[in-house]
Amino acid sequence: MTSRPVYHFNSIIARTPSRSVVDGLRAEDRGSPTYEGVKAEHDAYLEAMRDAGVKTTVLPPLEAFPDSIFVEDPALVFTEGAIVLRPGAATRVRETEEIAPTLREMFQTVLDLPAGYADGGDVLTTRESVMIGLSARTDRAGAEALQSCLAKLGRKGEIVATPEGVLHFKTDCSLLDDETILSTARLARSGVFEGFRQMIIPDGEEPAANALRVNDVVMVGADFPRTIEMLDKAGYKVVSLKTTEIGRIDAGLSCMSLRWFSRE
Ligand code: CIR
Repeated sequence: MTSRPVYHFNSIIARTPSRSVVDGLRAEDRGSPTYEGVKAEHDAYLEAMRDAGVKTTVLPPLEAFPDSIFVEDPALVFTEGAIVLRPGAATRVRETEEIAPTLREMFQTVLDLPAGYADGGDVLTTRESVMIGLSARTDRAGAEALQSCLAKLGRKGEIVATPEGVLHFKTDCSLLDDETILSTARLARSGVFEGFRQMIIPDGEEPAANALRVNDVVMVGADFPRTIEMLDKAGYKVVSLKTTEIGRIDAGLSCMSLRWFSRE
């Protein structure tokens, strides 16, 4: 394993939202997002990525797939190669066919998940392992198949639980640096982050847990002032980004990109 920090990225893939994003999946209806609102949040996200020193590849919108802006779910990427996953929501399964050609152009090694279901939102890459959270979208067959793909890329997959009722494992946590995890209290309680320094999300700001460390900065949802203050006081360089509209369809900051360090 290299000594490069896990959060050191120089490349991302993103996808422009389609107008159909207003019909994105949601567990609870808190009102639909507006297309213009999602587009503005996405534009600001891409700008923050460029400011963080990342080269962005932005794919065209896909009207047939309302949730296709969330490119994190149909694939996983690493310096060593990419894995095309099998999303656990019926309306998202065929997003893989849309993203696979780009992955095959950009990566020498592209593996296909051979069985089960797994969403990228359930995967947290740390220095020690690639954590795979079982959820309503990622089943055991998918998680085990993913472990075998990861082994082919020289990585260790560790299967863990996602709290009941939480969409994805990473809905409730993110990596702040190689030693530190930002987590909701409900996920931290399960003990999965033993051995890490843990920072716990203030009560009532749970969606802030889906933050995103990219190079020198931590991107955090702008609607979560207490989390921002906590990270700021701890010395992190926080970039706050509006996530109100994508939040209506259960999304956060990690969902909108596939991130990796390219040696090319
Ligand atoms: C979905 O339910 O699939 C989308 N509305 C939200 C996906 C969020 N993705 C992520 O957390 N990786």
